[in-house]
Amino acid sequence: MAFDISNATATEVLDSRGRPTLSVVVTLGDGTTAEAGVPSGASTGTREAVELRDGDPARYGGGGVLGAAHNVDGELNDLLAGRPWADLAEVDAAMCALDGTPNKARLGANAILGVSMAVARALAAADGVPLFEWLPPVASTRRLPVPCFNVLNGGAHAPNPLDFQEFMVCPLGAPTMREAVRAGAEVYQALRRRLVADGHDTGLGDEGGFAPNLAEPEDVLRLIVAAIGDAGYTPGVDGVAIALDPAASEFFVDGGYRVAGRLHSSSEMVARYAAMVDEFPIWSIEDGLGEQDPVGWKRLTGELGARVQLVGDDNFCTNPDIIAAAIGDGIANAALIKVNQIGTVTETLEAMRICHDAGYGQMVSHRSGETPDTFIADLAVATGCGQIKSGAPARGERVAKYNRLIRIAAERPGLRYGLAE
Ligand code: 2PG
Ligand code: MG
Repeated sequence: MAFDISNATATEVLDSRGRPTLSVVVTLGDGTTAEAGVPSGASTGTREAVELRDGDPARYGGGGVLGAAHNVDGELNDLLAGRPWADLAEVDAAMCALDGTPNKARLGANAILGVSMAVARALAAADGVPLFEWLPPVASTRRLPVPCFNVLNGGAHAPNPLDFQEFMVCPLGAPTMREAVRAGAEVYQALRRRLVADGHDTGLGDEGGFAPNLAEPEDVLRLIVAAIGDAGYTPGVDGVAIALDPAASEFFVDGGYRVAGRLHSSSEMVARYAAMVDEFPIWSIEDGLGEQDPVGWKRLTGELGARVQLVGDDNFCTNPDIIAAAIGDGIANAALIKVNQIGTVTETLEAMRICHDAGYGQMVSHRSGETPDTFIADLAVATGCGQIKSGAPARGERVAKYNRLIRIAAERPGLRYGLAE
């Protein structure tokens, strides 16, 4: 059904790292209003849609988003207000056309995404249905996703010597959403006790995981496996398994991968992952190699793709065209899905549909800079993708998504939990 938008407006607010981001409010012609908080990343792919920042060194070290807010209040509001719209896809396409660049560089992906999310939320509210039932399904059924809890942080998310960015625990074997969240939280607390017992610091990184003074990924994996056991769970796919996001583009230097001070060739890195998969209950590796290394990615996929999920993030950027090409090239077997990497809800859904149709997995993801916005929890349930990562089971902006999933599970007892079939 056609609808009108009476107003779109944006405010510069703070994200979870204390950096500016946008809060966008959209009001429909019928008076329904909805707000959206825009996420922001630190380890970004070079082909991501452009997050518009002011570059004024006098404010937030150049990171202000007043220009992007101005674009919502001005050009985007002028485009949207006072005419009928058929659906969200039409709104998103019109915003992309008005921007006129291939990567939303003129008006800002942060500006466009905030409007897109807020319009989706307002339309769901106007229809009187929760967002997870308003967004179109991608898989054949909606489902509650396996939460991948980032319990230990390194890379661009923490000042420790650890090059790998994320170590996640994933309760694949949990019977329900509630038990999955409980498992993640209990392992997190058990890990804290282990770190304290071993004399490590329990300071946190940007995504709420611990950031101890460790450098070798295998040392971290050993600690996490022990913590899973301490908490009373079985390490592995029947209980709590491990997912990695090394975010390898960030430690690709001098044509190789520098891990704990040692330079690895691309094939040496693949061999190291193979050894890790042999020794530890790892079921998923995201950005095991850098976006600079498509040849290595092909080798990685050939050698490990039948044993573990290989997720493209920096190299895919939630971009439907890039993902379609990578599928053709036999790179990875899953994609990370971040709404702000591409900049509209419609294109995000398109990227997920392309993955789904090719049999590629999809993991919906937060960014290291977040707000309490829970859009991605609803997106994961709606699409039935079966996987989400939203950081540690701690810190308000991370927990907001997991708590939203628990509430959805309570409201819809018929929804199944777990990976997509
Ligand atoms: C990633 C993300 C989210 P960032 O690399 O997957 O965890 O990090 O938002 O900093 O890009
Ligand atoms: Mg990543």
